[in-house]
Amino acid sequence: MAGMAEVGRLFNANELIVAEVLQSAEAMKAAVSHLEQFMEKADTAKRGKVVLATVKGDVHDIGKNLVEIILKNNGYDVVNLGIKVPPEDLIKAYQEHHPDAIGLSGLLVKSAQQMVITASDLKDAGIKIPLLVGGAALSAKFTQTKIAPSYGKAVCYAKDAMTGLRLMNELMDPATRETVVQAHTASGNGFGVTTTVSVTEIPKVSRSPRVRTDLPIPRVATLERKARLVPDLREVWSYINPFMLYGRHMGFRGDFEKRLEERDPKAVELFESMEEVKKEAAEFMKIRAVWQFFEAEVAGDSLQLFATGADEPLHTFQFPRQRQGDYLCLSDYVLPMQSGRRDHVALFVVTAGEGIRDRAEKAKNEGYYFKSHGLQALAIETAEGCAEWLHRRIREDWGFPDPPEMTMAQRFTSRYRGKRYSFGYPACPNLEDQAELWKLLKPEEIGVQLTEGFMMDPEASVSALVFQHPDCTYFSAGDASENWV
Ligand code: B1M
Repeated sequence: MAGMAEVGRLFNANELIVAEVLQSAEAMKAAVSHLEQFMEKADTAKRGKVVLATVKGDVHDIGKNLVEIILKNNGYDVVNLGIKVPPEDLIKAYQEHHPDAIGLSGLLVKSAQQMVITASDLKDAGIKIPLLVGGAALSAKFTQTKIAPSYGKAVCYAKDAMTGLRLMNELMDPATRETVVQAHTASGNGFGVTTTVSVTEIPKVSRSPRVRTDLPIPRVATLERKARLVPDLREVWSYINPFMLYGRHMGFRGDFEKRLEERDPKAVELFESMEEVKKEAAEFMKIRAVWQFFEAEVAGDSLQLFATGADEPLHTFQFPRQRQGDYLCLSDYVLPMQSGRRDHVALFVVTAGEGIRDRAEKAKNEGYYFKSHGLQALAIETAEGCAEWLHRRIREDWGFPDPPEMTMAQRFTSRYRGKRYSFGYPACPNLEDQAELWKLLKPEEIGVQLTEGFMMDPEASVSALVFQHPDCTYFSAGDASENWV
């Protein structure tokens, strides 16, 4: 235990990265399972018990599983209920396992809002133990002003797994518990929070002056729907952004590629360990994609998509327009008809998540924590890499292939013509629009389902709309709070 406490201290001191913490946990697990037979019952006593779950409608797993690994290998009993867990199942688990705390996880803003509902249902069921909450789009402010008031008892925001561990340690320590509980229990019911809404006169702008209209409409190679397996894993892996895989997910700090070139031991070891994961994944990882170009017309802030030559639109997406500055709106990037010929927008869904959750779960239960997390991270970034790979093909089909000298780094910063936009991101924050994309593209055929929370299952999936306009740029149409809470 002292060993893992030291691991925690080194991690918080930025001397160890996530990948090394996982490898330490593996050593810890192997050691404990050997020593347990010689240890007194008292010595194997758990420090506490946590019921962990990803909230209703959300399929997000990788963050929650990292939390489970860290808590379990620091002496906690963890009951991991999995994904898409409705409040009633959490209440049942509470009654069955009598945990010391409940951990809620979620990826998107929608999940944060689901946490408010879940917390209030737990309260109504008479549950009073501390809640720990975490997730990419979640913040301490939203936890304090929204989730905590709806629960009425302590709700602690954990920005990462190690913070989750520190909070549990403090909650289970009689010397610090009361302070932590007081600090995380909301005073009011959150309803008293007054937000001042300033109503500013918004000039009626139907098109951003920043987006040209006098450009020729490029022709597309085909309007046929394509749905297929993307066979060459290694090729798609070359489209993975190393900062995301080795940095964001495996925790490497600094410029990974540069340090690898300099044969930095940490970078080399992480690279080789991930190559091991890749070698195994190459046996079973499947990448699938579905995409199609649609004829498109713009009508103010809305984008109409048509079947080839049809008069009536298949669907009309409504996009928010910036209320100041460039007054940008996604529909601006569609050129008006030219001598009866429409512009186009491409839609796609890609996934690399087939069978990943079960294999990661198996590796986790067998104590191969690096492989478990590494596999989930690889699948997630393979999905993102496949989005980059497919977007390049779409540019070629649109007749403007990338110049041969373009580098991957330039692609990762989208230095090419046109852009791709994913529902839920700032320019098109309305996640419900995924349902319309589903009707148009039918991604079920490549094994991707949409949850009641409009999330894609499997987790390692990405959807996007692709525009060809040279003036495309990434912008936020609403105020940033729409994408983070
Ligand atoms: Co995207 N994504 N994404 N994404 N993604 C976000 C979350 C987003 C904020 C980006 C943005 O807007 N700029 C945005 C959400 C905004 C919103 O809610 N409207 C967003 C969106 C919209 C989407 C899609 C919908 C886009 C699309 O395709 N249409 C799509 C949805 C996928 C789906 O439905 N299956 C999508 C997809 C993806 C990828 C698959 C490509 C990828 C992986 C997602 C994943 O992690 N499962 C991805 C990524 C990588 C991100 C960002 C860049 C990073 C998320 C991350 O770090 N994950 C994110 C933007 C950002 O945060 N900068 C973004 C790694 C994971 C280990 O971290 O989940 O935070 P995390 O877990 C941490 C902590 O939160 C904490 O500890 C964990 C480990 O340290 N924690 C707990 C979590 N749960 C806890 C429970 C506890 C304690 C601690 O209890 C004890």
